[in-house]
This record gives sequence, C-alpha cells and structure tokens, in this order.
Amino acid sequence: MYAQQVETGLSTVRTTADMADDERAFQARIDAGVRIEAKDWMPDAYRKTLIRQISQHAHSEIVGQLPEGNWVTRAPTLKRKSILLAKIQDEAGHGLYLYSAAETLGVSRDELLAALHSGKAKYSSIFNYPTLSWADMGAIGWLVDGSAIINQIPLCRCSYGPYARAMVRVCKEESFHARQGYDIMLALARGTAEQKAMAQDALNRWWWPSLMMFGPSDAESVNSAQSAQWRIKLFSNDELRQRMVDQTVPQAEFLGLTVPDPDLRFNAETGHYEFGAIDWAEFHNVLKGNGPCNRERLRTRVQAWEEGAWFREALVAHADKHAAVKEVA
Ligand code: BYC
Repeated sequence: MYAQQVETGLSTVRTTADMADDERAFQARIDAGVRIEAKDWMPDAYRKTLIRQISQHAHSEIVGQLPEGNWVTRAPTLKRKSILLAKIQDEAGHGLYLYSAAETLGVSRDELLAALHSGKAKYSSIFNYPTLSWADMGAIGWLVDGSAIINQIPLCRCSYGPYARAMVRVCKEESFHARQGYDIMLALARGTAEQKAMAQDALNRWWWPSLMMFGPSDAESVNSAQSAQWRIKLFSNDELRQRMVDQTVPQAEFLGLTVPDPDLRFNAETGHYEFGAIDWAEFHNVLKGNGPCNRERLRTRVQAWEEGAWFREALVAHADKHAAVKEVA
C-alpha cells in the first residue's frame, strides 16, 4: 500500500540498475532488514537525510520545552507541577539522545545548534503555537505527544541503529506524557462548566496543528519516497495522520468534547474516520517563520544559550583540569 502511495510523491528513487556496486550492496542490506551502524559504509545522501531528520527531531524536543515551560509556575497543584516538570525534563533528555545519535553521523553538536540558533534549521511546526490556558498542557500531552508516539513507534524499527535505539526509550517516556495529558483533559472535562469549556477551547486550537505535525500530504512530501526506500520511513505521512485521527476521535468522545471538524465522519466500510481539508497555507506559513510564536521561540532559545555560556565554559574548564591531573598521575 505504501509503495503505491509514494509513487505519487515528488521525490524520485534510484533503481538498483542506477546504483554503483557499494550502493547496491547497501540497499540490499536495508532490504534484508539489516541495521546500519555508524561505522558502516553509507551513501552520502543517506547520511545527509538522517542528519536532517534527526537534528530537526532533536531541535523539536528542545524547543518543545518552551510552550509547556510557560505553565510550570502556574500549575494548579503541587502534583501537577511536579509531573509537568518531569515531562519537560524528559524532553530535554530526548533532545540529548537525538543530538548524540546525529553526532554518530559525523556532524558536531555545535554545528547543529548554530543552525538552530541562526533560524536555518527546522523544528516541528507545532511548537510555534501559544499556550494560553492550563488546558493547553492537557491538549499538548494528549494530542502532541500522542501524535509523536504514532510517528515514533515505527522509527524504533528504522534502518539506522543509533536512531532506532534512541527511539525505544523516547517512546516509553512519550507514553507517560500522553497519559498525563489525557488525565488533565479528563479532570477538566469532568469539572465545572468553565473547566470543560477550557478543555474544549484547547482542543479547538490544537487539533488542526496536531494533524499538520505529520508533515505534508503524501502527494506533496518531497522526501518520503527516498526515505521509504531506505527504511527511515516505514509509513507515509498520510497513513500516520489517519492513524492519529482514528485513535483520537473516540478519546475525544469519551471526554465529551467535540473535534472541531464539521466534515468528520466514520466510514463503516473502510473502518476509518474521514476528515476535513487541512489548511496547508497555515502550515507553510509556520514553516516560513511566520507562525504565532516562531520569533519568540527562537529568541528565547538563543537567549538561554547565551546565558548558559558561563556554565558550559565551567564544564569544559573542569574537564580540562581533570584531564591534566590524570596526565600528571
Ligand atoms: N514541522 O518531505 P517531508 C516532538 C518539513 S514531536 C516542520 O514529508 P520528511 C515532541 C520537512 O522537514 C515533533 N517542518 O519531510 C512532542 C521537509 O523540509 P526539509 C518532532 C516539517 O522529513 C511533544 C518538508 O517539510 N518529531 O518532538 O520526510 C513534546 C517536506 O516534508 C513538518 C520528529 O521530528 C513539521 N510538522 O517527513 C516535545 C519525528 N513536517 O527538511 C517534543 C521525526 C514536515 O526538506 N521526523 N516538515 O527542508 C519525521 O518523521 C519526519 O521528518 C516528518 C517529515 C514526518 C516530520
């Protein structure tokens, strides 16, 4: 099914006849389900694609701390505050595993961070939206982390070993994140009329951006066909998006909330929900840097990096001193 879908995509893949011997042998290993490791030979384009995707993913985890960081000081109870803090710290950890996975491909963390801080590198569109109420913490955990899990479970089986292994732990932690989000939504939906309205408002604002997280439609996705051939992508953007809708609509019904899509309906023949048109103009606008919070996110990130310079210098000084003492001994 996936092969048929990517044929309509924009990228062209090389057939084995077009490949040099080493590339053909590499593709045969991928086709046989062999994991590629850091020291194995790999085509330059495979390395570049992985650096692109893994670093975008790492940046998303790091920038993804900011919208939730906004609510740490205003969490409604001590318990909610400690759960939220733990979740945000997990996201920092995910960023670090992912930067390490990218480094195995021969790129330095400093280069990756410089690309993020200069605004050249992408991170997920979803983190350019504001968090206006406490219910947004629920909606992010439920919808955003929920979508992240759907996208990332298949990545645990992707062809590049260091990325796949990093994803196993990330997915376990993401499932705790999604559950804490749903728990917030459940408490609000069962609360006062004002609390339920707050939950509904958060669902209204986060629903469509969450569907956009999966990337452009298969017909528009430039990288999909090649990434599928290399088994970096095991499912297409549209397939995973459909999975998210099918999984999430019944959860919204259980909460007694309404998904903000008048065209949403269950098709009993296919067993899937059909949903309305995504506003791709909004998606592309966010990618161009014009979403509601793009500038603020980047500014906050750069400021945090600059203000942390003394700490990084102290770590390096300590490491140098330690190394010098060892040498003398
Ligand atoms: N936002 O050819 P396509 C998380 C770009 S969750 C921004 O389909 P690809 C978290 C794409 O990069 C979020 N850009 O690309 C959750 C490409 O541009 P370039 C992070 C996007 O790579 C909760 C262009 O559009 N997850 O971390 O085959 C709390 C064409 O797209 C987006 C990951 O990164 C987007 N939503 O497929 C905290 C998962 N979508 O690079 C943190 C790993 C597309 O050619 N990544 N673009 O200039 C992936 O699975 C894939 O990269 C994607 C896109 C499915 C996202």
